[in-house]
Amino acid sequence: MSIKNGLPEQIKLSATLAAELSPSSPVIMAGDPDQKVALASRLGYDAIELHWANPAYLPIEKIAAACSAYQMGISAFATGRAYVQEGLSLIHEDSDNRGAAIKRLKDYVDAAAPYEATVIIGCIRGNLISEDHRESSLKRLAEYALERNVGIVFEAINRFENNYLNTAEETAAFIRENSLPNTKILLDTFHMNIEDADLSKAILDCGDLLGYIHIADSNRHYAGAGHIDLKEILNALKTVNYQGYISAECLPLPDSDTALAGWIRGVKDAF
Ligand code: LER
Ligand code: MN
Repeated sequence: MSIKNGLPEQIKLSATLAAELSPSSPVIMAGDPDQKVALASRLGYDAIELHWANPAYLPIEKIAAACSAYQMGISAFATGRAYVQEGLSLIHEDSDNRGAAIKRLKDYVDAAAPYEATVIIGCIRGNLISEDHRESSLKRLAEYALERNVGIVFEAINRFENNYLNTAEETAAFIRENSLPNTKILLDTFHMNIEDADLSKAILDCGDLLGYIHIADSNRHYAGAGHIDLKEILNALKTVNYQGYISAECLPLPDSDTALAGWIRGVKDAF
């Protein structure tokens, strides 16, 4: 394994960016994209993950110009704000709402395509009312993304946010059983700490299905600010030869700059 700046070369670190910050929302930076991308680059991040409820309102040209000026990539488009802010859900009872959720996800795929970025499907999958209501349009969406060469990552999310596909095991089985094309699993250490009995085993069992990682500590603060055993997690990632992004999806606390610097220090110290 080749090591660069203290990390295996095939692992890239991503910061998170949104239009505005909230102390209860796990995004670390907001504000002028040029300044924020420059700051993240200076601290050693490789890319930015974008959290906008609607890609139509995303200042993508500005962000892309800043990324190109500072040799940064766009790692992923997160889609959860379309659920949290607008209530769009892939399994909503109202077919107009479901249609709007699919349309929005296609818009994210179209937005991601020029940047070789991944689209994250997390809480927009919605909440189940009954087991037989679990069928969703994910397969068609994954095929749409495949045609545009965009990867999808499907996230295991804790029970307090979504009422199904909470553990890594259930989520990996769902992706495999439905043969979702071009779709991998996203593991988020905050959710894993609630749902997965053995974090290392969960990572090893996912193996090459693993497509993206969110790291926050047990309290969803930056890496190292809680009690998760990060060394154990990073060792498991090395064992499965994980190649991809690890992203700073954590609360901007005690403030954005401290969290941004603390997260990358915490992750590098644990490698
Ligand atoms: C999305 O990546 C996620 O982890 C959700 O908990 C955001 O609320
Ligand atoms: Mn997450």
